[in-house]
Amino acid sequence: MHLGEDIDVDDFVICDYRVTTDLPMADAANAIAAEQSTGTWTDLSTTTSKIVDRYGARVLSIDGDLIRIAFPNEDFSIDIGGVPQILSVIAGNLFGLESVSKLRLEDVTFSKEILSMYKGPKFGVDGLRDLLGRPEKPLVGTIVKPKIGLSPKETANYVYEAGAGGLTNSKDDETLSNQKFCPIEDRTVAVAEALDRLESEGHRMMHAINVSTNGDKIVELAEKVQSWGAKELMVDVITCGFAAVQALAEDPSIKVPIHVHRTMHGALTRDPLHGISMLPITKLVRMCGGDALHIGTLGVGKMSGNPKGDLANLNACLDPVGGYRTVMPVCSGGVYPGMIGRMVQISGKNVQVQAGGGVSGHPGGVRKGAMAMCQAIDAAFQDIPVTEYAKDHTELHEAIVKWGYK
Ligand code: RUB
Repeated sequence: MHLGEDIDVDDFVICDYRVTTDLPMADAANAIAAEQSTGTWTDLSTTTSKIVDRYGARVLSIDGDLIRIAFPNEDFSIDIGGVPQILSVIAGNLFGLESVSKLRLEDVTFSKEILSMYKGPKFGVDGLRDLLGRPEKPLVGTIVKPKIGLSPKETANYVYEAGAGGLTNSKDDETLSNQKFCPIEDRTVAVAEALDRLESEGHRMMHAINVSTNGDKIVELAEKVQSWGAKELMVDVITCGFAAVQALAEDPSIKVPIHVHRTMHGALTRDPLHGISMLPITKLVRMCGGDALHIGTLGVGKMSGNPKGDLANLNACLDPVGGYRTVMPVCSGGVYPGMIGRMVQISGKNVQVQAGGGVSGHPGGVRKGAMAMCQAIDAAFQDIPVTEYAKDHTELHEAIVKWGYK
């Protein structure tokens, strides 16, 4: 049902919510719009029709359990509020309303005015490709595994072997920070040496060091990690917050790309009827300046997700929006060489495919695991079926024997 109000989309932030409620849907929608803007559970002696007309959220449409609400630009802070304030408006109290048993923010469209307050990625797809000297093929990376337990030297050796096998990227895993067994300074220095060695041998690669930490420390830590030789940073956007990504991206002292992990996102994204879908998260990460972002494996990997939803995330990374640079979509989680063809068929070539177990679990070790991944990417890039390509590529063949193909 279109409720007939004609609005100028440039004046509003428009949100789509999926609502489960015992109330008539129009009542629930109005309650949500009121709670998130000028109203509350009762009428107020302090409000006026002028306030409601100017700042009140409008219910634009109701279609089954999907409602569309428009929030006037003026409801959003002009500067210091940032994403925390945006989220308080579009994804705040509404989740806790007793009259709504489940609610999911499915999508958000930001107005030009709001988009213009954010700078987007400093590097993005083109910047990463330039730094790596890889103009066309998908990027191919690894997550150093095991997640925890390797020393700095062992981590650097893993990275070197992965690069020697042809990978363009590697990264710390999300639980690795500054544990005693692998101090971040020693790890960053050792990995930088491994990357320099690879470069001197003619191969360019980057490794993202995880700088996820408390908000008041993250830029300082990133500066140190950079001074120790890091070529890329990693930050967990859900645990650290969007503001952490923005602080890193907009700080002039940070001169390397930011790889954005999304650990804990499942708590928000997984229930199809409740929470926040990955799409608004992707849009906010792009506004805040993430250069690469995990978007799911298009339905083939180990983590829950589906091709349609993941593809929407991928498009939100790559579609023209706000004059921003594009974000490199990262497919990661249970990836192995035999599934890459299917994944790249859906994703297209602007993607970073990465595997942890799918590299270091290869029977021949990290270098051969990396080679198998690169061979799978080459096969996908040339549209050659993986089993065909494996006939004269031993490492890929061994990977298929161990894990199969999709
Ligand atoms: C990858 C891994 C990553 C996932 C997270 O390891 O565990 O943290 O990418 O998932 P492996 P997502 O390759 O051994 O599975 O990218 O969906 O957030």
